[in-house]
Amino acid sequence: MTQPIVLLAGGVGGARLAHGLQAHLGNRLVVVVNTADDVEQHGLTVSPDHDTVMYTLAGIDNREWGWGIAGETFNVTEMLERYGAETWFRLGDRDLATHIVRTARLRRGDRPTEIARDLQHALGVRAVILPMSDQPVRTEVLTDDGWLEFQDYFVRRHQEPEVRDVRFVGIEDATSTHEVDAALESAEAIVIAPSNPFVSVRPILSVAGIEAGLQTARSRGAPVVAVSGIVGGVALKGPADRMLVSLGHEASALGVARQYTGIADVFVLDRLDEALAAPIRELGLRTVVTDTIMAGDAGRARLAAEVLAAARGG
Ligand code: FO1
Repeated sequence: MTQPIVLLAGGVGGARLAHGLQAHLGNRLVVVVNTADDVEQHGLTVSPDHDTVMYTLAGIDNREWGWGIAGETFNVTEMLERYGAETWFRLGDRDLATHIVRTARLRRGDRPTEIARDLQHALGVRAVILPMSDQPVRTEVLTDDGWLEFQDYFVRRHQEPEVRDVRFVGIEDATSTHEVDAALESAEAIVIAPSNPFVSVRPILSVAGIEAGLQTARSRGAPVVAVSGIVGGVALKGPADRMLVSLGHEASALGVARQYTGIADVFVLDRLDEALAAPIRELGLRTVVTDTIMAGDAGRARLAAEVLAAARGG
């Protein structure tokens, strides 16, 4: 079998790069997604990063919001409101079908990896999207109001509280799956998406077996290419810039690169941050300076092509 390219990804930034990579690689792309953003709503298990990547790769994503499905309606949410149920985490009518199928199968004892595979096949996704683990892990952030569940911080409180610490509940019992292990073992290269280093990429790397698999891949010559999600000191999406500062780092591509020393070999940063290439090289990373903003399908495919060239030493 041809060697896969493995992408470690969170939500929106990860989904866009995955979409560009899928255009070049088809089923040679394996996306390992963060599942520590998962949340239980109305008795259903929602897996936002997996679903964002899945809808994007299936071409049915809502590009305006960056999550959910295009043309979505919210009839169920309106009815839930009438019943007085909590609706701050808005589940669209079509999106709900995904959570209903997932939850029913979880209750029957099926593995999240197998459920995800069948959902992807049903939507015609060519790449393979693997949950980082079959065991539940949940991110919590420490704020001045104490520890908050991730979606409580992210959606309910609009990412407003300062994040002083991050923890991954359940991480001690989480292990990589044999599908993730096999992908890392045969990978031609591993790409770290322009996702939040603390709450999207770190949970994936914290699952027992994943960083070890990545280091084994590096030692046999498969490069790890990380892409900065910070351009000109600002996060492309989400609170990564503010989190870098509140967690004691610099809100810049250099601040992101420091998170990946000893993990990545190549760092891709935006032209706007060209002046940071030299200090990033001093960290021991090779640098590639390019336009990292992915405008439209063409922009996604272009950045993906540059990332692949960087992985192949170009
Ligand atoms: N993000 C929001 O800002 N508001 C929502 O109501 C919301 C609902 C939602 C439902 C399903 C889903 O898969 C994602 C959803 N998101 C929503 C996005 C989600 O919070 C983020 O994509 C991530 O968890 C951060 O990567």
